[in-house]
Amino acid sequence: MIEQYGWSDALRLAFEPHARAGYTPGRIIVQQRLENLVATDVGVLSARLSGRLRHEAREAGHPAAGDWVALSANAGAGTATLHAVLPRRTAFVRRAADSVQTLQVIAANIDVVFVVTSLNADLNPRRLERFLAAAWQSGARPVVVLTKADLSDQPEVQAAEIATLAAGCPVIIVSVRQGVGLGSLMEHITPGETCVLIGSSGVGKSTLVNALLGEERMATQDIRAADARGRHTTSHRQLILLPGGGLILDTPGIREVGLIDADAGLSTVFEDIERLAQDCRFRDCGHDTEPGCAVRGALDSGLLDAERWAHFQKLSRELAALGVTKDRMAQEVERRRLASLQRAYRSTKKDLLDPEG
Ligand SMILES: Nc1nc2c(ncn2[C@@H]2O[C@H](COP(=O)(O)OP(=O)(O)O)[C@@H](O)[C@H]2O)c(=O)[nH]1
Ligand SMILES: [Mg+2]
Ligand SMILES: [Zn+2]
Repeated sequence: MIEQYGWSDALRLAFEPHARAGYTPGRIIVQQRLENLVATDVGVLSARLSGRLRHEAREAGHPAAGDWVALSANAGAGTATLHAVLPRRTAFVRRAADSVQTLQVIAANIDVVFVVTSLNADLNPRRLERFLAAAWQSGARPVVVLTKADLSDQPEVQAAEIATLAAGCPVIIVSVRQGVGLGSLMEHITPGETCVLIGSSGVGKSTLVNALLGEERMATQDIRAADARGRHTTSHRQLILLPGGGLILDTPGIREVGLIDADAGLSTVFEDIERLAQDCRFRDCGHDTEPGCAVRGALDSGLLDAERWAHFQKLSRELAALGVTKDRMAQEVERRRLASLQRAYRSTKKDLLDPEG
C-alpha cells in the first residue's frame, strides 16, 4: 500500500535503522495541529508525535504533509505514534503566518510544483515570478499552469510571454470549463511521484484537482466544505492519490508575503551540503579541483550523492539567474515591513491621543 504513496528502495535503505528499532514506515497525508493522518501498510492511521519528536519539532519544525515517518502503530485502534522523520529530499517552504522568522513546510518530498495562475485580468507576471522563485527553491521541478483559458482572448500569446519569464520550465494552458489541457498536465505527473499546487486563492487549484479526480473532492469557491447537498468535500491540505497513480497536494491560497526570501528555501533543503561546503579549505572554493575541498571528498567517499549535488548546483545557478527577482523580492519585503511598522506606530499614537478610538 505505501508503494502507491511513493515508497522506494532508496527510502527502504534510509529507513533501515528505524526498521531495526521495530518501527513501521508511513507517509503523512494530512497534517493538522492535533492530528496527522498517515498512510501505512495497515491503513490510514491517526497519529500523534512522540514526546521526543514534539520536543524536536519546537526547533526543527513540525513534520509536514509528504514526510516519511517512523511510527509505532496500534492498527486495531487506527492510531499511531510518530517517532522520527526521514530526511527530506525536497520541500516547499513558506513563512509561518505569525512570524517572519519561522519557516513552515507546506509539502515535503515533492517532485513537481505546479505554479498555478489564472489567465484572467488578475494575471500578474511579477507575482508569478516570485511564486516561481519559491518553487525553484523547493528542489522540485516547477511547471507553470495557466488556468481559465476560456476567460482569455489570446491564451497562447499570454503563455508565450510567460514562457520567457519562466526560464525554461514548461508552461501549460488549461481550462477546466472547456476541458482543455488536462492531458498535458497529466503528462507531468508520473506514477509514484508527488505534486503540489501553489498559487493565489481563486486561481482554480481545487477545481483542477477535482477535474483530475473526476469527482468533487476538494471544496472550491463554488462548492463549500459544508455543502447544502451534503457532498463530502474538504478544504484542508491533503495528499490525494490520483487515478493515474501520482499524488497531488492542493493548498489554500498562499499570499506573496508568505513566500520566503531568496536563499532560505534552498538552504532548508540542502542544509547538509551547505554545512559540508563550510569545511572546504578555501572560503571561495569552487568545489572543482581545489585542494582540501570537502564537497569533492564527500562525493568521492559516497557520503554525498552525485545526483543530489548536480541538482543543488543546477538550482544554485537558476537562483543566481533570478538575481534581479531576488533583489526586488528583498526590497518588497523591506517595504512591507516598514509600512506595517508605520501603521502600528500610527495606531498606537492614535490610541494614546484618543483612547476612546
Ligand atoms: N471560467 C473558468 N472558471 C474557473 C475555471 N476553473 C475554476 N474556475 C472558477 O474559479 C473559482 C475559484 O476556483 P477554485 O478551484 O476554488 O480556486 P482555488 O482557490 O485556487 O482552489 C471558482 O469559481 C471556479 O469555478 C475555468 O477553467 N474557467
Ligand atoms: Mg482551493
Ligand atoms: Zn569545496
